[in-house]
Amino acid sequence: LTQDDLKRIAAYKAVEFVESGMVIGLGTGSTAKHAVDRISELLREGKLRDIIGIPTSTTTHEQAVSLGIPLSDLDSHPIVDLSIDGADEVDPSLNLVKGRGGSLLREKMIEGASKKFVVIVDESKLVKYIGGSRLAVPVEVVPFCCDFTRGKLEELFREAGCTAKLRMKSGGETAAVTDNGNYVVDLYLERDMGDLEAASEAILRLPGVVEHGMFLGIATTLIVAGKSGVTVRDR
Ligand code: DER
Repeated sequence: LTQDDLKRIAAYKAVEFVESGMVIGLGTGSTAKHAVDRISELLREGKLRDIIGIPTSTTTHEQAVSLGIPLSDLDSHPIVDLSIDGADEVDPSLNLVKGRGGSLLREKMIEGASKKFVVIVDESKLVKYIGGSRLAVPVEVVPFCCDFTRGKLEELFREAGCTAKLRMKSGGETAAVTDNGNYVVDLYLERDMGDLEAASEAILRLPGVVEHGMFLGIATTLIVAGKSGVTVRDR
């Protein structure tokens, strides 16, 4: 089984929670992509009807349009029945890091408005603590004086051995830009930040910060696909 097989297994398992008539938050990334594909397959087969998708990124919006999934937005549907999305890290308390694909703001808005948020991962995403994968915790920041904000973020987590870097376009000399026209500062941590709620508040207090990629207490269900099979666990 390849890692992509595991992602697809987790995604298909999550789509079993989808019922006809639901408003569904459609996640972003290589795992969520399988869930969107599966929903469109069940719609085509007539096994699902009257689904309305709320895409968490322009990439997912384009995928869903090409698959003929009816779409809407949070303005029309402020309460979402079910969201399905991947994660970059999952800790034992179901706290997540998301946003390595840059979609964290719309994901957090939609998944935060969902009655149920099912996270789908392959087992490589499980960590002992947030930041533990040595990959980044993303923070969406306004472009104005983004290096000032970057410096403030780095200062905040000096104790945790933080290095903050402005995310650049792949191979480019210019900063990556999110769907919302903002930049992303990636926090690379060497140690556990400890109290995540306090860390979250400290980040959000910085005036140049829009949102961060730690999803604390938002996921309701975790589906993990591993070599020994797939598990489903409620919070
Ligand atoms: O960027 C994101 O938030 C993605 O959902 C990410 O968290 C998971 O992406 P992956 O399924 O491609 O690993």
